[in-house]
Amino acid sequence: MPNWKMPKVLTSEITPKDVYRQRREFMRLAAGTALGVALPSHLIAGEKLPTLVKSAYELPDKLTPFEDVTHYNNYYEFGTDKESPAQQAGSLKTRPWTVTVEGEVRNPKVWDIDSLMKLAALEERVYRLRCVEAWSMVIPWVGFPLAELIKRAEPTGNAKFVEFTTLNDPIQMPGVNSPVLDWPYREGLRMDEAMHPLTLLTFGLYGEVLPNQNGAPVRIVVPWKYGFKSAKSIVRIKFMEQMPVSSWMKAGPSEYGFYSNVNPSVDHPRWSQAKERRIGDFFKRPSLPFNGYADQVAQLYSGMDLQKNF
Ligand SMILES: Nc1nc2c(c(=O)[nH]1)N[C@H]1C(S)=C(S)[C@@H](COP(=O)(O)O)O[C@H]1N2
Ligand SMILES: [Mo]
Repeated sequence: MPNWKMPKVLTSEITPKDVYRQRREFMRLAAGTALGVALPSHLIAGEKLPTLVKSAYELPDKLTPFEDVTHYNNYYEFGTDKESPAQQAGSLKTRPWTVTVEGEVRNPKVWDIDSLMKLAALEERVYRLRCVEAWSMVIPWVGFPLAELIKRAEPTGNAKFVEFTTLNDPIQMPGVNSPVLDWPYREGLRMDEAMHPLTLLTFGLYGEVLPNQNGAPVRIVVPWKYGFKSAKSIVRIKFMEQMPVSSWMKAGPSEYGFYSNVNPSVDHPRWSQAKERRIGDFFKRPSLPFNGYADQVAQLYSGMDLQKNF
């Protein structure tokens, strides 16, 4: 059962209005349950998400405190300082919101965010996120595998890659008025990476709806890649035959490749990738190949030269 609470009232206090409200509440829940997931119809940042499944994706690592997860961010649409997304992303309106699924698919569709969230059971999964700037965090995300959405889209045989596009609104997002990146923010995955069970379509963290600065209302989390592959506030998911060019590849092709797997043995042109600082720690720790997820994903790259395909 969902973990939010139905109002507790004494029968003697129930008015016709309450009965009406309760019936509506019941029908709303029933409608959700029919799809296998019960969700309130309207969710905004900070509201509790009914985490229906606590998944097997646990880690022995200590969780990064909520305060750090939500106040040390990269979200250039809201400025390039780590603190500025928390200060500025409040202006992002996350309803109404749609995600357009298009390109090489048999079932293109414009998803309303509230329907999309009900597509599959929400799971809590603890993943490491390792930024290319050599810091990392451990975050309990809430979402479901992106594969659930991809299956419903029915990609054609031509679909070799998936491109994710972030909202690009100069009124809500002061950062896009500066040319620091080629807007809108775009990222991409190869089909097998996108279909991998670790790749999470993410709606929340720490049991709550995603704070805007973390990419509300929906983002990707790809835990074996550098953080920038995890596009935030997605409005479009496009299936393509050609490899998409991400905003970071455009900004610095010699520094940011398409694959961007966490690889301690490949230096970034301006710094080593061998170590990372876990936010909150004083000492650095060695970075792990594929961010510690090698057992699950290394076979995706067998036969590829990961020095060239960085
Ligand atoms: N749209 C968009 N998505 C983005 C970014 C961005 O600037 N814009 N930054 C990326 C980078 S570099 C990182 S490390 C992660 C940070 O996610 P977090 O702030 O939730 O920890 O978001 C990624 N997704
Ligand atoms: Mo990053």
